[in-house]
Amino acid sequence: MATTPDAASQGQGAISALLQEDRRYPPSSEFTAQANAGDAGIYERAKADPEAFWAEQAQNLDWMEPYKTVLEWDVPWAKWFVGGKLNASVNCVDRHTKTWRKNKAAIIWEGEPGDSRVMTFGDLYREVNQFAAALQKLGVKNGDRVAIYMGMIPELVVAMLACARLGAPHTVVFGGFSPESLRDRIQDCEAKILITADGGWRRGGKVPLKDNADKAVVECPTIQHVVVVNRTDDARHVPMHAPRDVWWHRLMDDAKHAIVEPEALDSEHPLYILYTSGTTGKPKGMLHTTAGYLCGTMTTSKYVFDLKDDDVYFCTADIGWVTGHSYIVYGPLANGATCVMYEGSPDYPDKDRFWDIVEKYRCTILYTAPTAIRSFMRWGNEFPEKHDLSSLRLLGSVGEPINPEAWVWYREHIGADRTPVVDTWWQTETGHILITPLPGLTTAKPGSATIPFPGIEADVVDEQGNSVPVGGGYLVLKKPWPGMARTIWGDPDRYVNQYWSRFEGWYFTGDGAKRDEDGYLWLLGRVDDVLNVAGHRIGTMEVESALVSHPSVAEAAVVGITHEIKGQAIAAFCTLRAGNRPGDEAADELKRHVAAKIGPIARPDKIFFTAELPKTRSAKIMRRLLRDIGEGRVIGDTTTLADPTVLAEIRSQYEEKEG
Ligand code: 7RM
Repeated sequence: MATTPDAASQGQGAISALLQEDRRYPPSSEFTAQANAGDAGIYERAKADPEAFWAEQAQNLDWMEPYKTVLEWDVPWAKWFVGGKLNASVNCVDRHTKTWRKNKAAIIWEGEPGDSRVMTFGDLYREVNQFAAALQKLGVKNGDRVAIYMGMIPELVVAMLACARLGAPHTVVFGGFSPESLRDRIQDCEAKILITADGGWRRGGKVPLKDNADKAVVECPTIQHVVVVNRTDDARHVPMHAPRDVWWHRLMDDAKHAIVEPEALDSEHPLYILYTSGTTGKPKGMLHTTAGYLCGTMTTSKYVFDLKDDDVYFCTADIGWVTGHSYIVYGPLANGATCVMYEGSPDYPDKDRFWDIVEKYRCTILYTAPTAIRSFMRWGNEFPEKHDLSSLRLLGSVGEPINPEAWVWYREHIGADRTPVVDTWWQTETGHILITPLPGLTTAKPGSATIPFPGIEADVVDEQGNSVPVGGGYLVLKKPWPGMARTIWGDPDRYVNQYWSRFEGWYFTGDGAKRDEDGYLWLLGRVDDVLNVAGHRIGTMEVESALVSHPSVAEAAVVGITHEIKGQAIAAFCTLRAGNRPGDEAADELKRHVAAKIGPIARPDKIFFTAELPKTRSAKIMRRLLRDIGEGRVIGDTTTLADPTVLAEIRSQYEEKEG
């Protein structure tokens, strides 16, 4: 098997380290669903002929021209449903307005301050058309990139679908990212338009989205216009720079009753670019295309969540991340489902907020992250107990490995020991869920994402690529799937190196996994330098670059340390330039600096100052040693750490052990 030097250096050590972690699994549970997705033959059928299975699913899409070939596979380049033409906004909106669903709620939106709004598919149709007309007026054409930097408001969904209607790939940048992060992404994809809001509500405060956008756009010569939604009524305080800046509501007024013919787009036409952290300092623009992605998200939404027309489905993700793209927008809307969308924080105005929402709208499905579940556990059972959650019939988890304790608590305290729990493994790169139980069909084990979705071939392999029947190894995917990212925007070589070079012909996920005697998969976390903080991917290198950009820092190393709620937290080790004093003040300053550079989600939890960083003879930072120190396994005291002789001693002890 071909190995890149970079990938090889990650080594089998990473797997054994993960396996050593103390995880006691309670006995497997025999829970199955009350409601059944009702297709008992689905696994066998898909296994017998995966392409035929996906082709069967693609019949659920509305095509403008039928495709000719299901799959063209020239490793690692995939083309699905070749020759077909379609439009994602037609599949998510138009087609439902031609049925009884026209007046069905598409989005039930809850603002953080308590305002709310229901948008039917008919409403969505009108607004998507209006905004598509507005974008056309601003000069947006098929193929132009449009950046979107907003909070969780319905206009975000309208903007995405309007872009899709025109064939203009969108790139949604999480509203919690900094001006610099926004700037980097706009520059990378050379977006022509930026859509933002005056601000967004978060924990009762206003996130200054427009101010951040203004700072970013100064260095983005490709941006011709900035469209601004008035969300926080800050209109008078937000400076609008004519003719660059335009109000959303003015554009919409000018486009009243507009109907925009949807572009008939090739199956492989780019739908969106979404940036995600990797092992270098530069985020990767994962490119998703139209037909395969829609087929994958539509099919998985339908089977994993057992979506029915009377469901009220609540996904708590932010659309700034892939979960929101696939499981708030494209997958559920393609199915004509009703989605609840919440703007704010789960603890605002109090720790009841999610349960208030579930109760208010009688939500039937809840899809959230382990980090949130662990917070709920910590806050106490009295919060969910105050509410009537009996409408819930299915619970989902995503973003990181869920510890069995949290899984069991979720099912007992939120699901009243009655609902199935689906632990869904997937990535920004995979586009849709790939490993998951199917309610009614798969017996769950708390803490295991169970088995691959029909049509998906996953395996656990050792360093050489040999399948590990029972035990730990690297998670790989051996066959293409429709929603897979097609490339990294502007950097196909990196796409090949990152994902397709470690094991020839197979996709390398970057995750470790263990397979048990029943063939069930237990995800162990990342084996590369990608952190997962509260379900959010952050590259260690991104944080390191942010740290060394501070004038006081000479060198920095960042590792993930176990965190009770967030899964992982960030620990940073810094050596300071001469003349700078380590201490709490310096640590606070550096934390602030990283938050400003990348965004508050990247703020390190702990900063250690060391006279030097522990390195191997080949100058590689000994991250495992740093992780031990960060977690207090070797030494947890910053004052002693600042002493180089102590660190040297740790190092020699460590090297002795490692031989
Ligand atoms: C959907 C999403 C991807 C990384 C992935 C894993 C981890 C996600 C699970 C999980 C264990 C899960 N996309 N991950 N879901 N680990 N069980 N159910 O999170 O691109 O942002 O992150 O997240 O490490 O590689 S992502």
